[in-house]
Amino acid sequence: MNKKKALITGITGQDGSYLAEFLLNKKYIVHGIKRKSSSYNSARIDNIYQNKKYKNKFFLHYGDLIDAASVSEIINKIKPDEIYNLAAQSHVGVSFKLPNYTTQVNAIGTLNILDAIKKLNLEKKTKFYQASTSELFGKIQEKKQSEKTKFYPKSPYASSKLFAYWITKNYRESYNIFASNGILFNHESPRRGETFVTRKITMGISKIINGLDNCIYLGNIYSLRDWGHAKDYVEMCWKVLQNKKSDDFIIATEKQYSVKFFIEKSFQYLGIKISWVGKGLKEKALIKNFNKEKFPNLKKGMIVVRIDKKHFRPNDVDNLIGDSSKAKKILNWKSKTSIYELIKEMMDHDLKLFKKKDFKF
Ligand code: NAP
Ligand code: G4F
Repeated sequence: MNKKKALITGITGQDGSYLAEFLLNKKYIVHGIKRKSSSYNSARIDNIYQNKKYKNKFFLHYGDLIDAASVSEIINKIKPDEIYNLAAQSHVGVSFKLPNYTTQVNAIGTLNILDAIKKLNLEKKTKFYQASTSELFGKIQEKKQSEKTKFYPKSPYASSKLFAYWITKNYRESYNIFASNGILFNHESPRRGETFVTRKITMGISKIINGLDNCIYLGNIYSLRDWGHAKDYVEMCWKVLQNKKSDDFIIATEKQYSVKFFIEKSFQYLGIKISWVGKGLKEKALIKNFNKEKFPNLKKGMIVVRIDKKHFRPNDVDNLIGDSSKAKKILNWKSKTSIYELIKEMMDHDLKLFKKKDFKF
């Protein structure tokens, strides 16, 4: 029986919740670091916490990556075999508003963990996974981005993650810690944070269908992304730490679509056709064809997407697509979920969410 202990930072987030389920199914004892917040932040892991099957196998600890003492104390208490550092101020747009805070959490927070491993003499015991990101490529230097592509971060978020990427490598090379970077391209799911673009779209459409809203307001809809499914990607985080040696890996689907495509296909999944008119800030999407009986809250010509300049970033990353040949070869990586399956799962989830008659924001 596997008695391995894993510590997940960011356990209440999208990836943390999927990874916790994945590791529990692999018979790990799973510990998570949870922040104190004034409102409820455990919705994604309630199903685990309340499941009797995971009694004495799943533990939560209050802590904050910025608070080095709390991080060190938790690591010392658990002495984990594997640490997955998924905690972050993960919103690129917000990082322009909160550059200092983003840097504290994403950069110094990562250093706090690595330094705890070193100071607690856990170099030989504890493997470390760092949630690195395709945002590191920013202003892209190659058409498809691989482990060899030069980084060019374009936001405080990406700059903070650049430090985290390098300090992970630095502790690997200096102190012989098994410390690896998973450079993950965008991955989504029904658990995706509500302010990221895919979830904003699937939730927005679901609200409109249910008569709870009229229109979705977005920024750069011409941005191109390589979108996978979070559930597939957390398996790769685990595989990165099971590799013979610590290393860095790109995880991507190698397919690219625009935000505009994601909007069109999400409506299309419901049999609704939209048409686009106007340009720049005046561009909008209107309802063209739909089934009136199925969607009584819709009207032909209704404007369902508008562009709002407040959702543009000072410097946007508008063209990402990964080359994950190395992970395919070494980690046996295969992207499992197509963009259409991803849209279906997110739309089905959100339609159900907003169908509840007693739903309140
Ligand atoms: P997410 O849903 O935003 O989750 C972030 C997690 O970090 C949450 O549990 C959050 O807690 C926690 N957190 C934030 N600040 C913290 C602090 N100071 N101390 C402790 N915990 C803190 O992010 P995600 O989509 O799951 O992404 C996971 C990681 O992968 C992040 O590091 C992200 O930057 C990186 N990444 C994500 C993608 C992607 O497409 N999803 C791609 C590449 C890399 P609360 O619940 O309390 O807010
Ligand atoms: O969904 P997004 O906010 O994701 P973004 O910026 O790519 O960041 C996510 O993926 C990264 C991996 O590359 C992670 F490291 C990071 O933590 C996060 O998970 O935006 C995607 C694109 C951007 O170009 C953005 O400008 O969509 C564009 N967009 C257009 N309108 C919008 C909106 N993004 C958001 N969040 N909200 C909009 O209204």
